[in-house]
Amino acid sequence: MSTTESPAARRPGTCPRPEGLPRPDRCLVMGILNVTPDSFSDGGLYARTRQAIDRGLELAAQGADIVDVGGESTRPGARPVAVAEELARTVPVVSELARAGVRVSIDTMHAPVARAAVEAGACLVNDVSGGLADPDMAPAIAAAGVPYVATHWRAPSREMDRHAEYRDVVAEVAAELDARVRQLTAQGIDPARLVLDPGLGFSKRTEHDWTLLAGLGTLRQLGFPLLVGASRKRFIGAALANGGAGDVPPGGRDQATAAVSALAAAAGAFCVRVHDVRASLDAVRMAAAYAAPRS
Ligand code: PMM
Repeated sequence: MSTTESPAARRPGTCPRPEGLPRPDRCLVMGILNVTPDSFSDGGLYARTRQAIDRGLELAAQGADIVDVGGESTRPGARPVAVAEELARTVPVVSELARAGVRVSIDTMHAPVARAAVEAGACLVNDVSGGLADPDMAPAIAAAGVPYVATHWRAPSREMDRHAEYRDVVAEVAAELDARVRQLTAQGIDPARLVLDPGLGFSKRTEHDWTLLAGLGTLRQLGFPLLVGASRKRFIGAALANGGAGDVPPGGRDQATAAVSALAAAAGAFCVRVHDVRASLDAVRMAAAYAAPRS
Protein backbone atom coordinates (compact mmCIF):
# COMPACT_ATOMS: atom_id res chain seq x y z
CA MET A 1 0.00 0.00 0.00
CA SER A 2 1.37 3.39 -0.99
CA THR A 3 1.26 6.20 1.56
CA THR A 4 0.81 9.06 -0.91
CA GLU A 5 -2.73 9.93 -1.88
CA SER A 6 -3.73 11.51 -5.17
CA PRO A 7 -5.83 14.71 -5.01
CA ALA A 8 -8.69 12.83 -6.75
CA ALA A 9 -8.67 10.17 -4.03
CA ARG A 10 -9.06 12.89 -1.38
CA ARG A 11 -12.34 14.25 -2.80
CA PRO A 12 -15.34 12.75 -0.98
CA GLY A 13 -17.27 12.41 -4.22
CA THR A 14 -14.67 10.00 -5.57
CA CYS A 15 -14.96 7.60 -2.65
CA PRO A 16 -15.72 4.08 -3.91
CA ARG A 17 -19.30 3.04 -3.21
CA PRO A 18 -20.57 -0.49 -2.78
CA GLU A 19 -23.08 -1.96 -5.17
CA GLY A 20 -26.55 -2.39 -3.74
CA LEU A 21 -26.63 0.78 -1.63
CA PRO A 22 -27.73 4.34 -2.45
CA ARG A 23 -25.17 6.75 -3.90
CA PRO A 24 -26.07 10.29 -2.91
CA ASP A 25 -23.38 12.95 -3.40
CA ARG A 26 -22.69 13.00 0.33
CA CYS A 27 -21.66 10.63 3.10
CA LEU A 28 -24.50 8.28 4.13
CA VAL A 29 -25.95 8.36 7.64
CA MET A 30 -26.75 5.06 9.34
CA GLY A 31 -29.07 5.32 12.36
CA ILE A 32 -28.35 3.02 15.31
CA LEU A 33 -31.18 0.84 16.60
CA ASN A 34 -29.95 -1.37 19.42
CA VAL A 35 -32.61 -3.87 20.48
CA THR A 36 -30.83 -4.82 23.68
CA PRO A 37 -32.14 -4.88 27.25
CA ASP A 38 -29.87 -2.05 28.37
CA SER A 39 -31.37 0.13 25.64
CA PHE A 40 -34.98 -0.85 26.28
CA SER A 41 -35.35 -1.73 29.95
CA ASP A 42 -37.95 -4.33 31.02
CA GLY A 43 -41.35 -4.67 29.41
CA GLY A 44 -40.89 -8.07 27.73
CA LEU A 45 -40.02 -8.93 24.16
CA TYR A 46 -43.18 -7.63 22.48
CA ALA A 47 -42.91 -4.24 24.14
CA ARG A 48 -39.24 -4.06 23.22
CA THR A 49 -40.04 -5.07 19.64
CA ARG A 50 -42.80 -2.45 19.32
CA GLN A 51 -40.61 0.27 20.81
CA ALA A 52 -37.74 -0.71 18.51
CA ILE A 53 -39.92 -0.60 15.39
CA ASP A 54 -41.26 2.83 16.37
CA ARG A 55 -37.74 4.08 16.98
CA GLY A 56 -36.59 2.67 13.63
CA LEU A 57 -39.43 4.45 11.84
CA GLU A 58 -38.49 7.63 13.66
CA LEU A 59 -34.82 7.32 12.60
CA ALA A 60 -35.93 6.83 8.99
CA ALA A 61 -38.27 9.85 9.21
CA GLN A 62 -35.35 11.90 10.52
CA GLY A 63 -33.45 11.07 7.33
CA ALA A 64 -31.39 7.96 8.15
CA ASP A 65 -30.25 6.41 4.87
CA ILE A 66 -30.00 3.03 6.62
CA VAL A 67 -31.30 1.82 10.00
CA ASP A 68 -28.86 -0.59 11.67
CA VAL A 69 -30.64 -3.16 13.84
CA GLY A 70 -28.53 -4.93 16.48
CA GLY A 71 -29.51 -7.48 19.13
CA GLU A 72 -26.21 -7.98 20.95
CA SER A 73 -24.24 -5.34 22.80
CA THR A 74 -20.62 -5.08 21.66
CA ARG A 75 -19.49 -2.68 24.36
CA PRO A 76 -16.18 -3.52 26.06
CA GLY A 77 -16.86 -6.21 28.65
CA ALA A 78 -20.29 -7.16 27.22
CA ARG A 79 -21.30 -10.82 27.49
CA PRO A 80 -22.36 -12.77 24.38
CA VAL A 81 -26.07 -13.34 23.70
CA ALA A 82 -27.48 -16.73 22.58
CA VAL A 83 -28.22 -16.78 18.85
CA ALA A 84 -31.87 -17.71 19.51
CA GLU A 85 -32.24 -14.60 21.68
CA GLU A 86 -30.51 -12.40 19.10
CA LEU A 87 -32.85 -13.76 16.41
CA ALA A 88 -35.93 -13.12 18.58
CA ARG A 89 -34.82 -9.56 19.26
CA THR A 90 -33.88 -8.54 15.73
CA VAL A 91 -35.81 -10.44 13.05
CA PRO A 92 -39.31 -9.10 13.83
CA VAL A 93 -37.90 -5.57 13.90
CA VAL A 94 -36.02 -6.00 10.60
CA SER A 95 -39.07 -7.54 9.00
CA GLU A 96 -41.48 -4.80 10.08
CA LEU A 97 -39.13 -1.95 9.14
CA ALA A 98 -38.34 -3.48 5.74
CA ARG A 99 -42.08 -3.92 5.14
CA ALA A 100 -42.52 -0.22 5.89
CA GLY A 101 -39.96 0.58 3.18
CA VAL A 102 -37.03 1.37 5.49
CA ARG A 103 -33.55 0.35 4.28
CA VAL A 104 -32.30 -1.91 7.06
CA SER A 105 -28.95 -3.37 7.98
CA ILE A 106 -28.34 -6.10 10.54
CA ASP A 107 -25.55 -5.60 13.06
CA THR A 108 -24.45 -9.13 13.91
CA MET A 109 -21.40 -11.36 14.19
CA HIS A 110 -23.45 -14.53 13.65
CA ALA A 111 -24.21 -16.15 10.30
CA PRO A 112 -27.65 -17.53 11.29
CA VAL A 113 -28.76 -14.03 12.33
CA ALA A 114 -27.36 -12.49 9.14
CA ARG A 115 -29.16 -15.09 7.01
CA ALA A 116 -32.49 -14.68 8.81
CA ALA A 117 -32.29 -10.89 8.71
CA VAL A 118 -31.53 -10.83 4.97
CA GLU A 119 -34.47 -13.19 4.47
CA ALA A 120 -36.59 -10.75 6.49
CA GLY A 121 -35.56 -7.83 4.27
CA ALA A 122 -32.18 -6.50 5.49
CA CYS A 123 -30.11 -5.20 2.58
CA LEU A 124 -26.74 -4.98 4.34
CA VAL A 125 -24.87 -7.04 6.93
CA ASN A 126 -22.76 -5.09 9.44
CA ASP A 127 -20.32 -7.44 11.19
CA VAL A 128 -18.09 -5.82 13.82
CA SER A 129 -15.85 -8.89 13.78
CA GLY A 130 -15.20 -8.71 10.02
CA GLY A 131 -16.01 -12.40 9.73
CA LEU A 132 -13.63 -13.52 12.47
CA ALA A 133 -16.25 -14.40 15.10
CA ASP A 134 -18.13 -16.93 12.97
CA PRO A 135 -16.45 -18.98 10.21
CA ASP A 136 -19.83 -19.40 8.52
CA MET A 137 -20.31 -15.66 8.05
CA ALA A 138 -18.27 -15.20 4.84
CA PRO A 139 -19.94 -18.10 2.99
CA ALA A 140 -23.36 -16.83 4.16
CA ILE A 141 -22.63 -13.34 2.80
CA ALA A 142 -21.23 -14.74 -0.44
CA ALA A 143 -24.43 -16.75 -0.92
CA ALA A 144 -26.72 -13.84 0.00
CA GLY A 145 -24.88 -11.40 -2.29
CA VAL A 146 -25.58 -8.40 -0.04
CA PRO A 147 -23.22 -5.54 0.86
CA TYR A 148 -21.09 -6.36 3.90
CA VAL A 149 -19.33 -4.11 6.42
CA ALA A 150 -16.14 -5.70 7.73
CA THR A 151 -14.87 -3.95 10.86
CA HIS A 152 -11.36 -4.09 12.30
CA TRP A 153 -11.62 -6.46 15.26
CA ARG A 154 -9.16 -8.39 17.36
CA ALA A 155 -11.14 -10.11 20.11
CA PRO A 156 -14.59 -10.55 21.66
CA SER A 157 -16.01 -7.72 23.76
CA ARG A 158 -15.10 -9.23 27.12
CA GLU A 159 -11.38 -9.26 26.27
CA MET A 160 -11.02 -6.59 23.56
CA ASP A 161 -9.27 -4.05 25.75
CA ARG A 162 -6.40 -6.49 26.37
CA HIS A 163 -5.59 -6.37 22.63
CA ALA A 164 -5.28 -2.59 22.32
CA GLU A 165 -1.53 -2.63 21.65
CA TYR A 166 -0.11 -0.95 18.52
CA ARG A 167 3.18 0.53 17.41
CA ASP A 168 1.60 2.25 14.39
CA VAL A 169 -2.16 1.95 14.72
CA VAL A 170 -3.05 3.20 11.22
CA ALA A 171 -0.56 0.91 9.46
CA GLU A 172 -1.54 -2.10 11.59
CA VAL A 173 -5.29 -1.58 11.19
CA ALA A 174 -4.78 -1.10 7.42
CA ALA A 175 -2.74 -4.30 7.19
CA GLU A 176 -5.23 -6.31 9.26
CA LEU A 177 -8.18 -5.01 7.21
CA ASP A 178 -6.30 -5.83 4.03
CA ALA A 179 -5.82 -9.38 5.30
CA ARG A 180 -9.57 -9.58 6.01
CA VAL A 181 -10.34 -8.42 2.47
CA ARG A 182 -8.13 -11.14 1.02
CA GLN A 183 -9.73 -13.85 3.14
CA LEU A 184 -13.32 -12.64 2.64
CA THR A 185 -12.98 -12.33 -1.13
CA ALA A 186 -11.24 -15.73 -1.29
CA GLN A 187 -14.36 -17.09 0.43
CA GLY A 188 -16.56 -15.71 -2.34
CA ILE A 189 -17.59 -12.23 -1.16
CA ASP A 190 -17.83 -9.79 -4.07
CA PRO A 191 -15.27 -7.00 -3.48
CA ALA A 192 -17.72 -4.56 -5.09
CA ARG A 193 -20.01 -5.13 -2.09
CA LEU A 194 -17.40 -4.70 0.65
CA VAL A 195 -17.26 -1.77 3.08
CA LEU A 196 -14.41 -1.45 5.61
CA ASP A 197 -14.53 0.07 9.07
CA PRO A 198 -11.56 0.98 11.33
CA GLY A 199 -13.52 -0.25 14.38
CA LEU A 200 -13.23 2.77 16.66
CA GLY A 201 -13.31 1.57 20.27
CA PHE A 202 -12.77 -2.09 19.36
CA SER A 203 -9.42 -3.02 20.92
CA LYS A 204 -8.48 0.68 20.71
CA ARG A 205 -7.62 3.23 23.33
CA THR A 206 -8.63 6.88 23.05
CA GLU A 207 -5.40 7.91 21.33
CA HIS A 208 -5.76 5.06 18.81
CA ASP A 209 -9.28 6.21 17.89
CA TRP A 210 -8.13 9.79 17.24
CA THR A 211 -5.12 8.61 15.26
CA LEU A 212 -7.34 6.39 13.11
CA LEU A 213 -9.79 9.20 12.48
CA ALA A 214 -6.95 11.45 11.40
CA GLY A 215 -5.65 8.56 9.25
CA LEU A 216 -8.83 7.87 7.27
CA GLY A 217 -7.07 9.09 4.11
CA THR A 218 -4.52 6.30 4.48
CA LEU A 219 -7.23 3.69 5.12
CA ARG A 220 -9.06 4.84 1.98
CA GLN A 221 -6.05 3.75 -0.02
CA LEU A 222 -7.18 0.18 0.60
CA GLY A 223 -9.69 1.04 -2.16
CA PHE A 224 -12.94 0.34 -0.31
CA PRO A 225 -15.70 2.59 1.03
CA LEU A 226 -15.21 3.36 4.73
CA LEU A 227 -17.82 3.33 7.46
CA VAL A 228 -17.02 5.24 10.67
CA GLY A 229 -18.74 4.36 13.95
CA ALA A 230 -17.76 7.11 16.38
CA SER A 231 -21.12 7.90 17.93
CA ARG A 232 -21.00 8.62 21.69
CA LYS A 233 -17.84 6.53 22.10
CA ARG A 234 -15.32 6.88 24.92
CA PHE A 235 -12.78 8.85 22.89
CA ILE A 236 -15.40 11.54 22.30
CA GLY A 237 -16.23 11.67 26.00
CA ALA A 238 -12.51 11.90 26.77
CA ALA A 239 -12.01 14.86 24.41
CA LEU A 240 -15.06 16.62 25.87
CA ALA A 241 -13.76 16.00 29.39
CA ASN A 242 -11.04 18.50 28.57
CA GLY A 243 -8.12 16.94 30.36
CA GLY A 244 -10.00 15.43 33.29
CA ALA A 245 -12.46 18.25 34.04
CA GLY A 246 -15.23 15.62 34.28
CA ASP A 247 -16.49 12.95 31.89
CA VAL A 248 -19.50 13.72 29.71
CA PRO A 249 -22.00 10.82 29.77
CA PRO A 250 -22.83 9.13 26.42
CA GLY A 251 -26.17 10.96 26.03
CA GLY A 252 -24.33 14.30 26.13
CA ARG A 253 -21.98 13.46 23.27
CA ASP A 254 -24.28 13.91 20.26
CA GLN A 255 -23.16 17.38 19.20
CA ALA A 256 -19.54 16.31 19.43
CA THR A 257 -20.45 13.17 17.47
CA ALA A 258 -21.91 15.37 14.72
CA ALA A 259 -18.64 17.31 14.60
CA VAL A 260 -16.78 14.03 14.18
CA SER A 261 -19.26 13.03 11.43
CA ALA A 262 -18.37 16.23 9.56
CA LEU A 263 -14.66 15.45 9.91
CA ALA A 264 -15.12 11.85 8.77
CA ALA A 265 -17.26 12.91 5.79
CA ALA A 266 -14.72 15.58 4.82
CA ALA A 267 -12.02 12.90 4.94
CA GLY A 268 -14.02 10.81 2.46
CA ALA A 269 -15.98 8.40 4.66
CA PHE A 270 -18.78 6.65 2.79
CA CYS A 271 -21.05 6.35 5.84
CA VAL A 272 -21.24 7.37 9.50
CA ARG A 273 -23.11 5.26 12.06
CA VAL A 274 -24.80 7.43 14.68
CA HIS A 275 -27.45 7.60 17.40
CA ASP A 276 -28.59 11.17 16.60
CA VAL A 277 -29.38 11.10 12.88
CA ARG A 278 -30.55 14.68 12.44
CA ALA A 279 -27.38 16.30 13.75
CA SER A 280 -25.06 14.06 11.71
CA LEU A 281 -27.15 14.48 8.56
CA ASP A 282 -26.68 18.23 8.82
CA ALA A 283 -22.98 17.67 9.52
CA VAL A 284 -22.37 15.49 6.45
CA ARG A 285 -24.33 17.94 4.30
CA MET A 286 -21.98 20.69 5.48
CA ALA A 287 -18.99 18.52 4.61
CA ALA A 288 -20.42 17.94 1.11
CA ALA A 289 -21.05 21.65 0.58
CA TYR A 290 -17.54 22.47 1.82
CA ALA A 291 -15.98 19.95 -0.59
CA ALA A 292 -18.17 20.82 -3.59
CA PRO A 293 -16.31 22.19 -6.61
CA ARG A 294 -16.62 25.99 -6.91
CA SER A 295 -15.64 28.23 -9.78
N1 PMM B 1 -19.82 0.09 16.95
C1 PMM B 1 -20.74 -0.52 17.71
C2 PMM B 1 -21.68 -1.41 17.14
N2 PMM B 1 -21.68 -1.65 15.82
N3 PMM B 1 -20.76 -1.29 13.69
C3 PMM B 1 -19.82 -0.73 12.92
N4 PMM B 1 -19.79 -1.01 11.60
N5 PMM B 1 -18.87 0.12 13.42
C4 PMM B 1 -18.83 0.43 14.74
O1 PMM B 1 -17.93 1.21 15.14
C5 PMM B 1 -19.80 -0.15 15.61
C6 PMM B 1 -20.75 -1.04 15.03
C7 PMM B 1 -20.75 -0.26 19.18
O2 PMM B 1 -21.41 0.93 19.43
P1 PMM B 1 -22.91 1.00 20.06
O3 PMM B 1 -22.88 0.16 21.30
O4 PMM B 1 -23.09 2.45 20.35
O5 PMM B 1 -23.88 0.49 19.04
